[in-house]
Amino acid sequence: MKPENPPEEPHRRFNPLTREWVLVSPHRSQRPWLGHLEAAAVSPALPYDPGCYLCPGNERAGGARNPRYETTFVFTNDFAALRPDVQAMRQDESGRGLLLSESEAGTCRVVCFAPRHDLTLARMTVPEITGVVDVWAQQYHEIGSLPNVNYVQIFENRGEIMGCSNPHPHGQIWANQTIPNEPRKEQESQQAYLEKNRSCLLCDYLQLEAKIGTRMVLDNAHFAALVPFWAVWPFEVLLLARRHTGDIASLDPVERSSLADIFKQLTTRYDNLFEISFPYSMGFHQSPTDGEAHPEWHFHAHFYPPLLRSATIRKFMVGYEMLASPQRDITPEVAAATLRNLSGTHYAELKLP
Ligand code: H2U
Ligand code: ZN
Repeated sequence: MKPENPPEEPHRRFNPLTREWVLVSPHRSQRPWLGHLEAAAVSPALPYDPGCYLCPGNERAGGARNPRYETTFVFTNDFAALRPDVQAMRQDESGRGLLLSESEAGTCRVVCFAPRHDLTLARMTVPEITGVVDVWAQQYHEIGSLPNVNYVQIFENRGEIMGCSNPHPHGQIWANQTIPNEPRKEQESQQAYLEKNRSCLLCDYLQLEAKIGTRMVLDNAHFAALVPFWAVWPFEVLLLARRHTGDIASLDPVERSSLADIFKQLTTRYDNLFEISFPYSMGFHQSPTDGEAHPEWHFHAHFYPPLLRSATIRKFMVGYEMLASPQRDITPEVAAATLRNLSGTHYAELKLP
């Protein structure tokens, strides 16, 4: 293996999980910005909001009322994109795949992480976050066992800039009959890598990154967080289980608490980056629940934050990115060093009198 020396010249990098390329142009990061500025995120001040459809005891759209929950709370999305009871259908009027459609069964749930409206994962305790991990594991198992559910996508959209409609700490679960595009690409790549090398793609990748060190952000006994070599978003992070395991339900109690710990550490550093409640889309990628053995799958999470240079300047995926290929300016190595060097204590706690 040659010593790594990331080039400053424009270059492209390969993502072995999706088998797609990203263009890296480090010299562009200083270009002036005269475009749109986002409003900086402000954290909700109050622990209870009478107008919030996720706070305990409140009414939701459609008339259901939340219980006075004290830890976590899961309900079926009142505006679910997927339903369990769709009629089976597959058609192609053209006969050659030009007008192909088929039915898709599934379900959508909302997971409230905490009763307090003003919290975020970064501001919750590790035991509280462990409670959320337990709910994710239980839901993965329960929803994955439903007939017609073969893939369970657990995710969190944080912040208005990500299209999140409510600051109350919560995530969602959408579960499908088919394997959606992103996990399907990853599944095919992991399968091909396993067949070719007789080892796991992400086990091998983590070993390599731990040795090199420049893209590591933080780690603990069971998990590691790094900015992947092929990151698209400026401060994108890949969170990897150290042990080769396929899904969240297979984590033992110590590993679940370790996952909660690294979540807290990472989201704290994210908040400290621009001293705001940091927006992102986060989700787990894990084994399908189709009843097959999936030795190729390595449990992991992706964090895709949209912010680029400040709390108000975001990265847009437009133009070349939409029409050709994703592109980034600051290198993954610079982003990793920036995140690594941030304090592990939340800025709001440091500012307390
Ligand atoms: P966001 O965090 O991405 O805004 O999602 C919140 C979800 O909550 C959204 O999918 C659902 C919306 O359909 N919701 C309900 O299920 N009931 C409500 O009363 C309002 C919103
Ligand atoms: Zn609320």
